[in-house]
Amino acid sequence: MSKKLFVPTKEFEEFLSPDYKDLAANGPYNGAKTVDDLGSFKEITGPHPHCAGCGVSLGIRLALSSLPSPEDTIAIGTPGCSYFALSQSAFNYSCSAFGDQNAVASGLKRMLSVRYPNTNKDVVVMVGDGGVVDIGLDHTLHSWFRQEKITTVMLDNEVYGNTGGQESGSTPKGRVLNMAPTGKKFEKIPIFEVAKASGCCYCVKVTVASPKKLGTAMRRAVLIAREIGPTFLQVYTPCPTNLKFPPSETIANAKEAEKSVYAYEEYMTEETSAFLSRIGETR
Ligand SMILES: Cc1ncc(C[n+]2csc(CCOP(=O)(O)OP(=O)(O)O)c2C)c(N)n1
Ligand SMILES: [Mg+2]
Repeated sequence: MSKKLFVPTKEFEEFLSPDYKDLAANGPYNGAKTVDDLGSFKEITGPHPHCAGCGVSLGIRLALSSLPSPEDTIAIGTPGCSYFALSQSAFNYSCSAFGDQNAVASGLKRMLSVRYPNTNKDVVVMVGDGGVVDIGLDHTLHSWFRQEKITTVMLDNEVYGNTGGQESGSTPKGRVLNMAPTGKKFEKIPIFEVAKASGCCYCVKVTVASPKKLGTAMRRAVLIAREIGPTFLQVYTPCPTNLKFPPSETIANAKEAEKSVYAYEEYMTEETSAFLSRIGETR
């Protein structure tokens, strides 16, 4: 990503917060290629509005620091907690209306392919579980059916976090939430299986407690989407505020989930596997 994108114009400079100026001067993604580089550059403004211990903002930071070409990537989001991290990070980002993110991303990807035929322009959808499993499911599935060359990252906190705790299709059965006081009545929708059955050629289920696995999955998902077809990451990003555990226990919560429903899974088609071998993606 060119630093110039974030350098304030002279006329606006005096109105910007010191934190934004710091972001422009010391970000973004100075050659970062793995999650190990997080902390060596400024990638998000300090006073962002996420709750302490937010799994969503951690998931976004890990994912963005692992992109193969951040300077040539645009993220498409939708309303939800993820909006706050993405809109305050040093990154190309556009927010769709709730639910149409994969339609917006499809059009953008096609337009970028025509406009820049000789450069890889990567389009990554980053939205919550409500955005994918509930409100955006139709657009999401159809982008997979059409084999759009985009990556979809679902930040799964198993709740509508941003609006105070309603259940989503991705909430586990029985979970009691602020606005689901009698508990969810049916099972968590197996969106990972749905993605496989709907034409995604690479799908990974991972949590924020496994940064290296998340980083590898993100890099591969983008590289594969360039050449083969749609890719999907389901990332568990626990929400201490709505799930009512102490903010210091986010990683422990995610580690625990890895023992059952969030056990690491990597699925790929044969064509995808051959492609990864060809480009030496074996680490
Ligand atoms: C069309 C539309 N319907 C409803 C909303 C209100 N809304 C904003 S965020 C949100 C929930 C988002 O849940 P999720 O996608 O899981 O993201 P999270 O906040 O949990 O990260 C809702 C219902 C909206 N902005 N637009
Ligand atoms: Mg959510």
